[in-house]
Amino acid sequence: MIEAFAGLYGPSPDVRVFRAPGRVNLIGEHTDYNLGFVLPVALELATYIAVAPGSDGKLRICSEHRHESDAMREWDLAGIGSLQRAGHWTDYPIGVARELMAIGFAIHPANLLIRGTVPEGAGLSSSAALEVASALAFLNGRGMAPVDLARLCQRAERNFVGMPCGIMDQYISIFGRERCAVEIDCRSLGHRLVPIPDTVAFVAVNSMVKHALAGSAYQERVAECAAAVTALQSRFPLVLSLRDVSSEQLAEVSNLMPETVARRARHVVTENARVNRFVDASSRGELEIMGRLMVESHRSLQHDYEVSCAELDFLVDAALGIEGVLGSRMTGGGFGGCTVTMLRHEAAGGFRDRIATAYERQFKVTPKIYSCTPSAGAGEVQDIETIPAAN
Ligand code: GAF
Repeated sequence: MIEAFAGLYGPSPDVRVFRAPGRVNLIGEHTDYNLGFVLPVALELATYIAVAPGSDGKLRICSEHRHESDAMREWDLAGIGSLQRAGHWTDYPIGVARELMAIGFAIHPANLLIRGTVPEGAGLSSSAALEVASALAFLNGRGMAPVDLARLCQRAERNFVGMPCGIMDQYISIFGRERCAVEIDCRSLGHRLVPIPDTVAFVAVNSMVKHALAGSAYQERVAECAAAVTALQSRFPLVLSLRDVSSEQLAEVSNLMPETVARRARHVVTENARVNRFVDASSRGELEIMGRLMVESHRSLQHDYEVSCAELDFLVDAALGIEGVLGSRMTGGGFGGCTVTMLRHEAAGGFRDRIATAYERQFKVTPKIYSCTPSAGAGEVQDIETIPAAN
């Protein structure tokens, strides 16, 4: 990557490389913007950005993953504050640059080169990985509290990209830990590490359906949850978000809201409880219970929250018929992207073959399959040998 950087911008003694991982969420879906609980894992799949100071007052960003005509962009630093969203991949780093400027961090002239292994549109959070890696590259060694960095990257996505996301993806990209999932409390923004039992593995299967609907439907779900909170407040004034609501409270007022809104709220309330039960079961090594909770989560996303699709449902159902599988569910925003399956270690090889064959037979598409080995959160790359080759 250092050579590629030199080929593009000329050699520089000051190149540094920053890495930010993608994620898979084990359980706790669409709970983050309701200030509830999530349990993601940072992946080995990651975005890398090489950066060195520039000398001519410009910011240049090049992505190795774009077609040549679309790969390189440059801006005068003085104009960044007045840029509008462009509907382009550079909205992510520019959104981050603007948020840094808004809290008083100067953006210096710099050249950036992006390389990454997180598949786009697969629900494994390539956007947050790009935001976090961009923030580290712009900061280039200047310090910021990790939780502030997560919130800043979330603001970039909400304010500039225009996606009203929760905090999960940016947070896990920063706080990920090897061998652990991270239970995040999306209200307090605290977390606890949840060691993954060593008898199990998690595998993500990419349906190869790009989650195109996700933007508008996501906004719709956020609005439906807000409508549920408003209805709940008429009876329970202390409720500030669905995080504060019990199943009993919801049942008491569900006739005050449209049936769809009540189902959306039921998903969020039951999903928060499932995260806590999953973490408890994990601490006791109760693998079957963990697996069952994943399947319950999927059914709730499928029927109550309605963010699944035929391909994801098929992958879950097919996985559950394969030996050694303990549980399976869609992961991420939905409408395509990946499932995550929990299985006994020794079953992983057979699972890959069988799920790929079943999916190909049904949809005539070969799914991509990724091991979800929990990895460390974002930071500067210390050993350049660990940077993946360009593909
Ligand atoms: C997307 C969002 F970006 C996250 O904040 C989260 O809401 C997720 O969908 C659903 O759990 O990844």
